[in-house]
Amino acid sequence: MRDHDTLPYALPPLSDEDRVARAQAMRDTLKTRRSCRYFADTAVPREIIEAALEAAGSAPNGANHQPWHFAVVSSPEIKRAIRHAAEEEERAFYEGKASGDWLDALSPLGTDADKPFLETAPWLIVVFAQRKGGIAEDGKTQNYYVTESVGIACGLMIATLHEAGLATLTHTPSPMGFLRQICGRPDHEKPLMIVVAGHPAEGATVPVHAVHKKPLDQISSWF
Ligand code: IYR
Repeated sequence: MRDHDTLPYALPPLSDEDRVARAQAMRDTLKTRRSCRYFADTAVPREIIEAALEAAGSAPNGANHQPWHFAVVSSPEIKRAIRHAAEEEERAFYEGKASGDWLDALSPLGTDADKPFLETAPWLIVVFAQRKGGIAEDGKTQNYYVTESVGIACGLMIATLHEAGLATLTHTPSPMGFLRQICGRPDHEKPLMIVVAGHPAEGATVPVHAVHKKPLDQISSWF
């Protein structure tokens, strides 16, 4: 390996028994996560969102350029603007742009063009992927594995919000260019998703379809 500065690789000392128990406990926690489409307007402490973003910012990523930006929205006016623009795109999607196959795939989820949760939920985290910028965010330096990096960051963010006892939804209106304008982000940043976070509304439900996860023997092969 070429010469470079290093630090010791440190992990807590555990027994294999502890490691197995911790992995299974984490799995059990994560398996109770469900996408939520009905949010209460109950306030959520900003510190939870800050912790989730710091967790996201710890994600493995290309060349440690950390190619992400999170525009955090609690302003009712900006939430309203996002809802209106998203619903306009969604109407075009549901009323013509989406293929029949796509609409068939979505039908067990019961989704439609109405997105009231974009105003009801206390926090919208608009996730931007920086195609360029490097560590200095100069808008020019090439970034690497951008979508992969930001996707992993979103996973860690969602896991943290779930661990905090909050409901989340990864919302992906398509196309999403309007988010760049509303959040005042530059052209080299690509809006990737909105992570909606808050408490579920009273009586919120989840589609039965969403609960069925492929078993281990289907999602893995071992050599
Ligand atoms: N963006 C639309 C459609 C949608 C697409 C997929 I793939 C989903 O898993 C869920 C929804 C919407 O938010 O309704």
